Amino acid sequence: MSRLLPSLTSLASTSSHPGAARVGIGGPVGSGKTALLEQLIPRFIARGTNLAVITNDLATKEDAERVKRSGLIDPERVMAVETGACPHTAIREDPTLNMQTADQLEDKFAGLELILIESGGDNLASSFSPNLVDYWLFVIDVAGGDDIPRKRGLGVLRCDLLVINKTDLAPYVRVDLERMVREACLVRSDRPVLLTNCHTGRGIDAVVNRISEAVLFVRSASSGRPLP
Ligand SMILES: Nc1nc2c(ncn2[C@@H]2O[C@H](COP(=O)(O)OP(=O)(O)OP(=O)(O)O)[C@@H](O)[C@H]2O)c(=O)[nH]1
Ligand SMILES: [Mg+2]
Repeated sequence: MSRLLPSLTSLASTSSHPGAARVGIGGPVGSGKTALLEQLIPRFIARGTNLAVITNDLATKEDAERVKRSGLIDPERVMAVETGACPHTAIREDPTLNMQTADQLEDKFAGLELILIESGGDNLASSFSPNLVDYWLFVIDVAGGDDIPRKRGLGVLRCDLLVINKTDLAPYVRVDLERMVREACLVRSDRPVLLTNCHTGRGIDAVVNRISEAVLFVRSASSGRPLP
């Protein structure tokens, strides 16, 4: 199932920094952030987007190595940030490491248009600093329970786009997906919510469209670059 719910509100504004648009992907441990990356990468590349990726992990480069090995993107375009004990610090309180890594990628790859930044797996309260990203997604999954939106975590409330992943699992974990979506829209005051299945790719094109509308089109228009 893939539904865009509902309106085209909250399109991101132009960014405070020049260069590539920076898009965060946050969410609880194991919700499917890297799986979403693996679905987004080939679609953006197919659209001709000049792309790079940053992953955040606690004490390893596990996710970066996984994306590099995937063969989906030039491994040189994937960089890891090791966050230590606090994944949220590296994306919110002190995002210096991530900002420096993004700057390095921009120096290395001329004309870079988009940097996808996966946060380390965290809790429902995690969010991205506006100094780091222009737009951010928060990924939850149905196996976490259909009460997750009702718990009104900061990530669910504040993100630019809420992604509810693993829709294929709903029947197996007794989740009423319709209700979960309804409640997500309610707590987000009707800001965007999309459903995905990162195993089959269902719903991913809508995520790509949303990111393109929110940041790539805006930046192209303001920089005079051709529209992606
Ligand atoms: N059934 C199902 N499984 C999924 C889906 N997306 C991801 N998974 C599985 O969920 C598990 C976690 O996926 P990851 O992409 O590693 O999750 P993550 O959010 O990046 O995890 P951390 O970075 O460790 O927080 C893996 O076993 C994936 O295969 C989906 O849409 N459906
Ligand atoms: Mg991951």
